[in-house]
Formats: sequence, C-alpha cells, structure tokens
Amino acid sequence: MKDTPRFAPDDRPSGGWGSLKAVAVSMFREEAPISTAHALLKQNKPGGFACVSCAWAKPAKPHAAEFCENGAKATAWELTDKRLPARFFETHTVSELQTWSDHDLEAGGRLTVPLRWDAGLDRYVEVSWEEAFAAIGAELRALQAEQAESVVFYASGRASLETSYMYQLLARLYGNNNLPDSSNMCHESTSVGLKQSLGVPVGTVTLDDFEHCDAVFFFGQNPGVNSPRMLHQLQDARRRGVPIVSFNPLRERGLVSFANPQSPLEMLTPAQTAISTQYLQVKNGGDIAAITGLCKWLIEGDDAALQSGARRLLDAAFIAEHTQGFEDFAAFVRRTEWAEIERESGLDRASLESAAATFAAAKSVICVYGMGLTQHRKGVLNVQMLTNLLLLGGHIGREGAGICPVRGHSNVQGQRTVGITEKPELAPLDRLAELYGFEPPRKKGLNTVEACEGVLDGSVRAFIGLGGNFVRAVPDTQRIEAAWQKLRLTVHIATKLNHSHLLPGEVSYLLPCLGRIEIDRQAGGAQTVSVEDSTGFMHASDGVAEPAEDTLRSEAAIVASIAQATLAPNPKVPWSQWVGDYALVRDAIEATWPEIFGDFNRRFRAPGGFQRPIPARHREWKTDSGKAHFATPADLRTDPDTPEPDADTLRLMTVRSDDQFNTTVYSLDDRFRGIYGTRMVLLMNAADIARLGLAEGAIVTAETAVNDGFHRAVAGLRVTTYDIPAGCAAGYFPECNPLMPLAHHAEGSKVPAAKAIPIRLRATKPA
Ligand SMILES: Nc1nc2c(c(=O)[nH]1)N[C@H]1C(S)=C(S)[C@@H](COP(=O)(O)OP(=O)(O)OC[C@H]3O[C@@H](n4cnc5c(=O)[nH]c(N)nc54)[C@H](O)[C@@H]3O)O[C@H]1N2
Ligand SMILES: Nc1nc2c(c(=O)[nH]1)N[C@H]1C(S)=C(S)[C@@H](COP(=O)(O)OP(=O)(O)OC[C@H]3O[C@@H](n4cnc5c(=O)[nH]c(N)nc54)[C@H](O)[C@@H]3O)O[C@H]1N2
Ligand SMILES: [Mo]
Repeated sequence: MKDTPRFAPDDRPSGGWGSLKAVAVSMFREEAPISTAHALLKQNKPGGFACVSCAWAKPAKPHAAEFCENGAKATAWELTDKRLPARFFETHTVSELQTWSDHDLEAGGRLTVPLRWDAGLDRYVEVSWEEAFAAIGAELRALQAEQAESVVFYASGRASLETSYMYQLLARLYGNNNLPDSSNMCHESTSVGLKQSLGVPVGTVTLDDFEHCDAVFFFGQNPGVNSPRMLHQLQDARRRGVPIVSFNPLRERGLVSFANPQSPLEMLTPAQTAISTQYLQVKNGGDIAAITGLCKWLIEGDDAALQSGARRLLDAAFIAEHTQGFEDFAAFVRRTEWAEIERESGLDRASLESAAATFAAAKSVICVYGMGLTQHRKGVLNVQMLTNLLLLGGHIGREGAGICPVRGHSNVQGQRTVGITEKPELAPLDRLAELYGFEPPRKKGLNTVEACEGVLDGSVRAFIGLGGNFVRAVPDTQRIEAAWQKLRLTVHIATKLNHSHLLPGEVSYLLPCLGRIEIDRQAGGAQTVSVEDSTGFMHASDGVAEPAEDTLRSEAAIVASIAQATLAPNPKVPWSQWVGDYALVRDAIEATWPEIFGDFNRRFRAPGGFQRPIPARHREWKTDSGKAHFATPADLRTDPDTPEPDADTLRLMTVRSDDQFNTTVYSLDDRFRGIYGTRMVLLMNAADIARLGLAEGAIVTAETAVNDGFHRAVAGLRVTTYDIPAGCAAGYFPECNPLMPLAHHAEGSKVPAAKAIPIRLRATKPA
C-alpha cells in the first residue's frame, strides 16, 4: 500500500463502471475470484447469506445481483484465500506487528488457529481449543470470585441473533450487564432519542414506503458509500419525480448522482440519475439550527395561513390528537432569530425556506439520517429535532412517510433486540430468571465509554470481544492503549488480525471464528442463522462457502464453550444442544420475546423475512405520556465543550472513505472524494487555509482544543483544499481517533462526538 498520494476531483456518478471495476479489483486482490463470484450470486437472496457489510434492508424480491460494490468487497475480504497460519506468528513478534497498519494486518488473511500470547517470547503461540477454553474459564472464575463486574463483554454488531442471545446470557449468568456494543458509538443516540419521542428505539420506515413517498430528506448519511443498495430506492424515487433534499457539509457523490451498475442500459449510455434536487452544505454540528429554520418557516407560515384562511402547513389534527410538547417547541422556534439560525447552520435563509417549501408540498416525507446526526454532543437532540420536523406534518404512521436511521453493522440492531444491552430495563430480566432459574444482575452495566473509563481507572480487569476492533474504534486512542495492557485478561473472537489483538492483557487469547458467509456445520447439520436489518425485518442467512480452515469454530460454539468452561452447570441452559441445532436457540429467543419472535423458526425463512412490531407505524405511542413527543432545545448550539470557539478553532468531523469498512481499510484510495494513496489528509475550506497562513499540501499537526489536562495530537496530516463550509474540517476514522476526548460524547446516549471535534493546527512542513 505504498502508493503515491494523488488528488483528482471526480465528477463521475457513484455506481457505474468505477463500481464494477472496484469489485473486480477487490476479488483479484483477495485471490478468491471463483469462490467469491459464486458467493455473490447468493448474497441477500433466499437460501443465501445476509451481507456482512451494512444493515440496509433486503427486499423480498431481490435484484438479479442483490449486492453493491461495498458488499462485494466485504465478501471478497472475508472469503480471501490468504491465511495467517501458526507459523506466521513464529516469525513475527507482537511488538513488531504493533507497528503494522490496520490494512496490512487484515490483508494477511484469515486467522486459522487458536492463539495464546506468550509474554516471554513476545509472540502469539498456537494452543488447542480445549486448552484455550480451560484457561479462559479459570481466569473468568477467578475474576468472578473477586468482582464479577470487572469483566466486559463487547459485541461489534456482526454476530447473528442466535450467537448474540447466547452471549448476553453468558454475561448475565456470569453476573453483570456489561454488554456494550458498537451501537454505543453509533446509533445509541437513535435508540434513546426515538424511544423518548416515538416510543420505539428503531426507525419506522420500510422499503415499501420508499415507493410511496413524495419527498426524501437526508441528514448526515452517505448512502453511496455506506448503504449503496439504498441508491436503488433513491433512483426509483427520483424517476417518479420525488424531490430529494440533502443536508451534508460535504457534497458526497452518492447523494449527487448515481449510475446503476446492474442496469445494462445505463452502463452502455452515459445515463445517470441526479439524486439530490437541493443540496445544503450545512456546517457540521449545524443541524439543530438548520432544522429549526425549516420548522420556523413551517410554523410561522402556518400561523399566517390560519389568519388568512390559506392552506395549513402543519397537520394540526395529528398534532392535537397524537403529540405533546408542541406549544413549547413552537414558542422556541418562533423566538429564534433567522440571523442566529444562519450563523449556526452556515446556511442562508432562502435555501432553508426553499427546502421547507419542498417539505410542505409533500404528502408523505421520509427523513433519512446517519452518523452526521448521532455522533455529536447533542446527538440525541439532533435525532429528536428531525422527529419534530416529521411530527409537524404528521409524517409518522402514514404510508410513504417516517423516520429512517440507517444502521451500521449488519446485525447491530438485532443484537440489541436479543438482549445485548447494558441497560437492565431493556432486557427482560424476569423472563430470563424464569426460563433459566437464576437471579440476573439488576445493576446497570457499562456502555462503551464507561468501559473505557473502567479500563483507565483500573476497575475493568478483563475484556471479551465478540468481533470488532475496540481499541481502534473508541476515542482517546493514546490513553486507552496505554492502559489496555494492564488488563488481566483479553479474549478476542475474530476472523482477522487487527490492532486491538496486539495489545494483549496479562493473559490473552485470540480465537478464530467462521464468518457468516461460510457453511457452519454442527451435530445437527449445516446451520442457518438470522439477522435484523435497519428496517426491523428478521432474515435467515445460510453460509454458502466452504470454511476457510477446518480448525475454525463458529461464534456460537465459541461462546458456548467459554460459558461451559466458566459457569456452573445449569440443566436449564443446554449450551451443547443449542450449538448442535441453532433452531433451539431461536425457540429460546421466541420464548424470551414471544411478542417479537412468534413462530420464529417458520417465519424467518420467508423471502424478505418478517418485521418486528413497530407500534409507532400505526400511531401507537409507547412513550411516558402515551403521545409522540416534541423535544425542545435550550439553544441552537451543538457543542457545550466549545461554546465560543476562537477564530483558530476548526470543527473536525471524522468520516469513512469509499474503501473501508470501519477500521477495516481495504485501500488508501477514496475514489468518490478524489483522494488516492493516502488517508492522512485534512479536508479544509480554501478560505480557512489562507486565513491560517497554510497552503495546499502543507503538513500539519492537529491538536484537540479542549482544556482538560491531556495533550492530544495527530501529526502528518496533509492540508487538502476541499468543498467544505468555512470553519469545518474533515479527516478519516480511525486515523483521527487520538483527537477525540473520551468525555466528548453525546448527552443522553454517550455516543462519542466523532463529527465535531474542536481542533487547532500547527504547521510542521510548508507545502
Ligand atoms: N462501505 C462501508 N459501509 C458501511 C461502513 C463502512 O465503514 N464502510 N460502516 C457501517 C457503519 S458501522 C455505520 S454506523 C454506517 C455509517 O454510515 P454513515 O452514517 O453514512 O457514516 P459516516 O460516513 O461516518 O458519515 C456520514 C455523513 O455525515 C456527514 N456529516 C458529518 N458531520 C455532519 C453534521 O454535523 N451534519 C450533517 N448533516 N452531516 C454530517 C459526512 O459528510 C458523511 O457524509 O455505515 C455502515 N456501512
Ligand atoms: N472517529 C470515529 N470513530 C468511530 C466512528 C466514526 O465515525 N468516527 N464510528 C463508530 C462506529 S459507527 C462503529 S460501529 C465503531 C466500529 O467499531 P467495531 O465494530 O469494534 O470495529 P470494526 O472495524 O467494525 O471491527 C473490525 C474487526 O471485526 C472482526 N470481524 C470481522 N468480521 C467478523 C465476524 O464475522 N466475526 C467476528 N467475531 N469478528 C469479525 C475482524 O477481526 C475485524 O478486524 O467505530 C466507531 N468509531
Ligand atoms: Mo456503526
């Protein structure tokens, strides 16, 4: 990966030939063209597997090739022919591997054998599965005797509903609710915000709604990269003349235009669909202000309509019957001045009014959002502001309308549904007590930020990771890394080697597992698993490829073995039978949540799956008041940490490139943004570059502008002129994570505020 950096703006549509070429390149690179090509035909299809990339909805009637460029890359990455055998670790010490990049570590291929860290040798050495489980069990029992709450059970969002159910039960039988998952860094602002506002922790939109909507509003989500199959729905909507309005500081290619690589006609002609009909380059962190602007036009316009007898702009009947808190919210909106809205959002009044008029003209509006809203100090309020906007027009519980958070990992929503949560009130503890004859822990467990705090203060002693690259994904990389190796026990269940594995605790094991695309053979034959997509549909997933090695074990089998090695036998928890036949785990899930999973084993095989009940879809509000709730902000500010930034402070958002899946970096290129061969860039507005006395190509050190006694810096960033609002900057996740203070997280959800980090720059090398 030692390409020469190159910067070439690219105005070609997302999708198209570039997309097909990228798929071919990644298949070639992984030396797995045949197995991958074979697998791709079964991706997101009945009898096939659910894609391991994003969580976007899977249609009941799939396209001939129901995968996207990034889904294909994820498949090729998992089915690679490359391997890390035991002898790889004989020739590479852990200290040496720590200096490798995330890309190079994962590019080595699949982990193949269980490994134990040997401190004396500074190497991972091969062990038998039995030895690994016995040692892990002994360590966990010793820690349990001291303090059961010192162990953290993290999950990254990919493991199936079956494995996740077993995993949460393991933690609770062990004695704690320390079940953080990646959603703590992601859509927890959604789970908290939507629950308070609408009484459901998930979105209210299905794929069918896209066929009936009259307008789509996008806030801080990048479908061209992170949920590309959604471009089909957007393209269809555009063909029906549906306006799409995007709020994003960057002009993201997938929101600008799209050519469908699966349509022969479009591939042979220069046809492409312009996606957004209006693009508003809001400042990062300016969404509360921007949405207030939209609401101001709607509410004041409605006030005027009431006077004049013109058509109302609000759905007054819906507001009266179904909501509470409208008057307070309307008063806030009426008294907020346009000048303040323009300043905080970076948008002019006329553009906001035009977007509001589009909203008002539509009978059914869908609002889509992602990390651009959730990863802020006011991330929960951001989500609730968007909900307020929809409530004004009665756009919840109506065909073609609703709120659509786009989830990240392919089963992150499902993990929460089957009990992976640190919040005891969200888990049916009484039911678990009854089913398994034990007293579940009732104390709140640790979420991701709290787990990090525990690692820093020494109260967390052990970390079990069901997937993920925790140390790279969390904030404050330098502080966490320094404290990490003081842990007594670290265990990672993983497909590929990553940086977190190279920070072993005193006792450390790496357990290689099957991926979801592989055939999972157990005593009862090849097993099917299940996942929940972003729209609340549960799907079956069957492995289609031969396992990378016959030494690998399934995640379910590994979790069960850790449980059996650790916990006193309990005849009511049949770990071995569950592993032999996952249908029995589904029965257990159904017994735990009959209202969601009734007839699970039959219904989940239907094409398109089955949907969990979402009461808000039929205007039943499971909130405290029994109504949908308007949340009222105190002001328009997004970041209480830096209320009055000085002129030298920039607001940094950390984003994903076209060629990565979270910390898995496929290559150094970001085709859609025209950046090739490097990820160490800082995208800046030309006026800021000039004002700060910098120049295109200068190398700078970014330092966090928060005075809490810690010095945080990332050096070697190349100043790169980009179309981004003044005062804002963009860099890549995870390279910029050392800049994020752990305490800089969303109020109410503790999601790290990765989209608004106050930074200052120090030039180290002129252009
Ligand atoms: N190929 C691929 N697919 C993925 C992933 C991946 O890494 N690669 N990751 C998966 C995961 S776990 C997740 S959570 C999702 C993430 O998917 P997204 O939610 O799309 O996440 P990001 O790329 O982090 O940022 C989204 C967008 O927010 C914009 N933005 C930043 N700050 C603001 C702001 O303050 N306001 C507004 N309005 N916009 C802002 C950025 O410019 C960017 O376009 O994707 C999932 N799918
Ligand atoms: N600055 C900044 N930080 C962020 C974000 C951001 O936008 N900006 N986004 C946040 C978000 S939204 C998220 S979701 C987190 C992601 O945080 P994580 O979910 O912890 O990280 P990933 O990079 O998705 O994990 C990749 C690793 O998972 C393992 N893996 C892959 N497939 C499998 C499998 O099938 N089974 C098992 N057991 N292991 C597997 C591999 O070892 C791989 O190296 O990062 C967060 N951190
Ligand atoms: Mo995520």
